Amino acid sequence: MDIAIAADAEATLPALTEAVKRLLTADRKRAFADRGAKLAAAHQKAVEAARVEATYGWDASPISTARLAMELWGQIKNKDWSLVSGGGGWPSRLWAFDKHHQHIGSSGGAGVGYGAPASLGAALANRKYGRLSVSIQNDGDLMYAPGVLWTAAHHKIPLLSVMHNNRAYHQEVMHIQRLANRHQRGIENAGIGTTLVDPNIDYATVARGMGVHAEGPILEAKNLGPAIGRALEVVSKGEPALVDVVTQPR
Ligand SMILES: Cc1ncc(C[n+]2csc(CCOP(=O)(O)OP(=O)(O)O)c2C)c(N)n1
Ligand SMILES: [Mg+2]
Repeated sequence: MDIAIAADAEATLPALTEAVKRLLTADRKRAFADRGAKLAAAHQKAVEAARVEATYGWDASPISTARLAMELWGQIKNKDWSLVSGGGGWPSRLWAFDKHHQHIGSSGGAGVGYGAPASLGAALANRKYGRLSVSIQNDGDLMYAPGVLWTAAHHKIPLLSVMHNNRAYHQEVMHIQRLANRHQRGIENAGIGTTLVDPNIDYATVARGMGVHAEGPILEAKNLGPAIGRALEVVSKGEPALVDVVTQPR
């Protein structure tokens, strides 16, 4: 393609558009359409597989992460929502994202307590649009800077935090298990320094102590939807709320 690039990008645009049109022969158009159809079919297949997988352990206790994601989705999908935490896992597989402000994006770092403060910052940014901010809040992540709960209450920042509380820095548990396996030394010590049990942390009490409406720990899946509903009532009045959900590890 031979195009004179003008200093002004706008001025280059017509020539560029013409050049692209010349390249888009009928053959190429057909190839693109075929590729698009293949991708659409693969996507549809992936969504169907995710739906089936999400049903596994649907009623389990601790609660499955798929159930958590879908209970939350069921109650926000018809609102102007924004996911202000990581969306990896079930939300990216089963929620319908079609607007840029529906996800905060990823941090570029993990395991350093980014989640809670980042979600609050995003919720503050969303507040002026009257937009509903929701986060799936990891338990270990909230241990780094729990004071964000007080900040949320103090500044009346509407944010619904639903906890993915697997009572562990679980990424670390898996990492240590993997390395212990590699060295064939058994995985029974992998929970040392990596699990958050004995005592279990009662995040609802922590949150209430910071002035945030909170419920939990929730262990039975059937209690999750109603708790999310009550928390959403609070958030709709302009305040933060937290639902502590005890979950499967992943
Ligand atoms: C500075 C630093 N220390 C430690 C880690 C290792 N690390 C990765 S994820 C994680 C904890 C994650 O725990 P949680 O937020 O509860 O999420 P989970 O893995 O349990 O879902 C840690 C400590 C890191 N990435 N950076
Ligand atoms: Mg955890």
